[in-house]
Amino acid sequence: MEFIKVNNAFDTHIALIQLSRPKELNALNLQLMSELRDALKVLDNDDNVRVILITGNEKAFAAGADIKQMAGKTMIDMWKIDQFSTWDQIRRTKKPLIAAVSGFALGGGCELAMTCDMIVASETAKFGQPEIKIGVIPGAGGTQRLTKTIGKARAMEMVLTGKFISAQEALDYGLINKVVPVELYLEAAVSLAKEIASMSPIAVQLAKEAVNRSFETHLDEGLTLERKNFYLAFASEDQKEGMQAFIEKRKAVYKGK
Ligand code: DAK
Repeated sequence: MEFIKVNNAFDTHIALIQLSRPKELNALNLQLMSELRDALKVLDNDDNVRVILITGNEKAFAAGADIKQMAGKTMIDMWKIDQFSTWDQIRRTKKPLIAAVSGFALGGGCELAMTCDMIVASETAKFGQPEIKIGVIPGAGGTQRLTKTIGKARAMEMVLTGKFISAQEALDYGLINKVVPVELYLEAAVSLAKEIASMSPIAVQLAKEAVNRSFETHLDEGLTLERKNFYLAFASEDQKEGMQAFIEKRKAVYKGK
């Protein structure tokens, strides 16, 4: 594993996955996502593990999918690779997933946190779906989970302007479970995990499945549409311009083409 680290130093029942591409603010490239998917599969099948934590570092949980890896792709490339189908496997994890978030949780990073069952955040956490600023739209639940969780008006504003919200706002909106000082966010997540790990692991998994079922009844259709639309954005010049402008550290000029 190159881009994630897995350990269970806190407790034999709790596994911690740390996203580890610090220089790139944990941008989620293909390899990182595959490693994450594979690690989750192993931990989900390990009878000793009851709760899985996913974290980044103090500066970033994850600043989104890797823009540099996507920038030159065509719509057909994106559709063929279907690189993000790993996300479907991640959300099928039976054991509870807790995201311990500090710093940026943006785009795919915010979506990864939302794919988890609960989110514990540091006061410095910032959540956002800024894809619109690079000429695309959220592609892994940002238009669906976010809207179901915080409501249409707030989700629409976040998705159409790309604005970030603070940990406190995320808490007020019901997006996250807890906000704690930065030096305590991992500890707070571990403590929540320990409480859950003290319950029947079977009941916990059944309960998780049931809660998610109520939440996701019509989600599949939404996610399918969202993914196709994400790939469709790669047919536009604006996607190329948005991503290239990011890489060149300049303001994007959009033409609506
Ligand atoms: N991709 C690639 N590199 C990134 C990155 C990203 N998302 N975010 C940051 N980096 C890199 C920067 O390019 C920079 O690299 P160097 O220039 O040093 O080589 C380094 O990380 C440090 O970043 P900054 O210099 O920009 O740091 P700042 O503190 O000034 O700014 C920032 C931090 C987070 C505000 C800024 O880096 C930023 O705006 N980042 C991009 C955020 C973003 O737009 N995220 C959304 C990406 S699109 C799907 C599943 C998922 C997705 C789509 C589909 N399906 C299932 C279909 C997800 C899409 C996305 O997430």
